[in-house]
Amino acid sequence: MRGDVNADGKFDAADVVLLQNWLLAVPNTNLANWKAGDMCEDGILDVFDLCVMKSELINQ
Ligand SMILES: [Ca+2]
Repeated sequence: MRGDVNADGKFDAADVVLLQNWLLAVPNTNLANWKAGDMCEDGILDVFDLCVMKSELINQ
């Protein structure tokens, strides 16, 4: 599922927090499905994907 980086079957705030922590290089942060977080679909996971993810969560 799009945005479901912790692979629990739903896209919610926990996924946004997880991606944010991962981008900040917080220790012990593992993305179960990083490709789900590639919102810009450019093969790279970065802050732009986090921005898209945040706006999609708000607009859900
Ligand atoms: Ca999730």
